[in-house]
Amino acid sequence: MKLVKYIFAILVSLILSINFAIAEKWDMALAYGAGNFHSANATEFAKNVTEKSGGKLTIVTHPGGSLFKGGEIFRAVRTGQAQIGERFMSALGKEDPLLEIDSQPFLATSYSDAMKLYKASKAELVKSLDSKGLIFLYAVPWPAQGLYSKKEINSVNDLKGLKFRAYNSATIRIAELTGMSPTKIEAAEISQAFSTGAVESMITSPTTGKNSKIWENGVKYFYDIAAWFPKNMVIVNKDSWNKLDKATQDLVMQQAALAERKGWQLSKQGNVGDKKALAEAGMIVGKVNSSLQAHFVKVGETMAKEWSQKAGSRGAAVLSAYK
Ligand code: PCA
Repeated sequence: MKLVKYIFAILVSLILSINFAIAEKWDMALAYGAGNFHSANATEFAKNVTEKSGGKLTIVTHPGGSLFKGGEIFRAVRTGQAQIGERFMSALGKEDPLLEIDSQPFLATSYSDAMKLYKASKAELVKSLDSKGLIFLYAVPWPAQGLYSKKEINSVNDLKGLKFRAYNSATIRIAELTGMSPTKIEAAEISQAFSTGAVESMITSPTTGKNSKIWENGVKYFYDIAAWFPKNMVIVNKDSWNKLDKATQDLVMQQAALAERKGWQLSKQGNVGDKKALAEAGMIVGKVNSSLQAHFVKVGETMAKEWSQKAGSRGAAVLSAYK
């Protein structure tokens, strides 16, 4: 009898340990607040994977930079400190200039062109990330980028000398070519930067302005430039990925494709709805006038040349596939 009990105990602990070995838990680092549509979409993705994996994979989301701040997420996932995370792609130009392609002004100015550009660049990006030990899951664009300012802007002269919040090398370059003085600041710190007067203008989506309640920090004007749709991507550490069985990997990919479709839809809704929200909060929402538009087009042409030099033949191949 004792022996039977003994064998039984061994069997139970064996089964438990097998279960334990195949049950993975991933922490998902998200830079933007829980209410942001990227975070909400990622949270639904995590929930769906967790529910459908039959206990094999649990994904726990950490929005608002609570696990790692935006600027830390790429490295954290690469080194496995976080198994999965979302990062703004065009802030990673130093990793690979191809990651900046979606922030080149006037290259893709509509959602359908943004999708075309994404499709033309995806294979090369997946390969590049893979070589850094990362598995690419999905990418979703922010709504069209526009100019925010505390004061009214009618000409390039009105922009000169303004303290400008930038989010990547492309927006830093726009500021330089316009005569503004740029500082790189993560989205989570925008409200503070405007309220303390550290900055007085920026280019970002109506969504990020709405999420930061930018009108509460003395910002009155939003001018829609709609010259690019920068994306966030969700990436997984390859070692973590390799611990999953094939069925679970397939499930993650299938849910990622679904999240991508939903995310693009949510972005399109925000592109209309969030501009409305800015106006309803009392901001003056309009377009840049033709002289400013001409200025930004010229800036875009300069940047296109500079980017081509950085991106070399890989960049040229993606651009010709796009066009
Ligand atoms: N919001 C992010 C990136 C682009 C956007 O629309 C930000 O401002 O940091």
